[in-house]
Amino acid sequence: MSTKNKIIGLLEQNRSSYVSGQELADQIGISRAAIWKIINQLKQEGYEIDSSNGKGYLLKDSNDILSEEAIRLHLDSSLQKNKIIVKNSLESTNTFAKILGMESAEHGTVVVANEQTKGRGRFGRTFFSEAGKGIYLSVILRPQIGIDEISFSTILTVVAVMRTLRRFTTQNLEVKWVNDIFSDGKKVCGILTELMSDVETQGVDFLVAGIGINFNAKDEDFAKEIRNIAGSVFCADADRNRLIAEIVSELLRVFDHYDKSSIIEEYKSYQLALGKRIIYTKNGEDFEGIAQDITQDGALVVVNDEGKVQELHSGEISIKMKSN
Ligand code: BT5
Repeated sequence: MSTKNKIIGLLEQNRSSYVSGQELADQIGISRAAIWKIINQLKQEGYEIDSSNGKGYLLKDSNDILSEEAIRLHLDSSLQKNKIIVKNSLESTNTFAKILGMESAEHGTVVVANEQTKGRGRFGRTFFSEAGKGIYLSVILRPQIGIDEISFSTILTVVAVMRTLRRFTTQNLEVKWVNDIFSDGKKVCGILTELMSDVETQGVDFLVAGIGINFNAKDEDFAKEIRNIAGSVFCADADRNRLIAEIVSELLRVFDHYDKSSIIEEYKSYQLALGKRIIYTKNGEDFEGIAQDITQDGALVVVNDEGKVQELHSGEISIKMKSN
């Protein structure tokens, strides 16, 4: 670990309280002058550090810079050896993670970016990822599942994110089948799970669980294209680093050990559309009906206006709430 990262780690551990220059110097094994120089560099990079003669250095509570050290601080103790990659800007954390996965990155490797310049949604759509206004996170997973279970891994990811967000915000959060989280009618989070399969064994080589959450973002922070449809998660007691760590910890716990039917029950309990009239598209044709249930495979059961029961599977539909 570089000296700079060690300083960030110590400041994060003591967030909101002063650490003396001498203490930092002793712990790291360099001079106080060298500490002072690096603190100045960090300030130039945007770190909100208060320096006080006699008291030392304090990382302000308002500081919201992503760092491996701060994420690690809140990560489950069993995950301390996991690789965490934090970048200021990436085209897409999922694309980056896929490359790492192909280079044999381990289960539980984490990729995070402060912004994405080509954030991806499903079906080639864009996920707008403004710098500093969201959590753009991908986790490489190597679960023992078959290719047919890919849609279930999206559900596991949604459940892990919902559980975590609900611990940190009192906002009303609901899931719009299959991969979106909404708050008060606006989308606050999208999830994109991608799979690399092993052609020979017909099994899953690895998965990338991609999570995009608008975080502490105001309407004017959003690109014009999504201003009317995007909302944000607001957390008073957690910053992005903490939420990332908590989501990753929950995600890996869920993937390592779950009971399928109770996950489906939980997923169902979060649904926005169940019992409501929806418009949906199947094979390019629009239908209306009542969303009725979620099957054990995660399919949405809809009864259309002719009374016909249809099962919608992920990847082949788009779904809209009717405005009245
Ligand atoms: C998704 O797709 O919502 C999946 C988004 C996954 C994003 C994460 S971020 C980390 C990782 N790296 C990536 O490159 N991607 C993942 P979909 O259900 O197809 O929704 C896309 C649609 O959501 C767009 O067509 C817009 O209408 C809307 N949208 C785009 N950006 C948004 C945002 N920031 N907030 C709310 N809605 C947005």
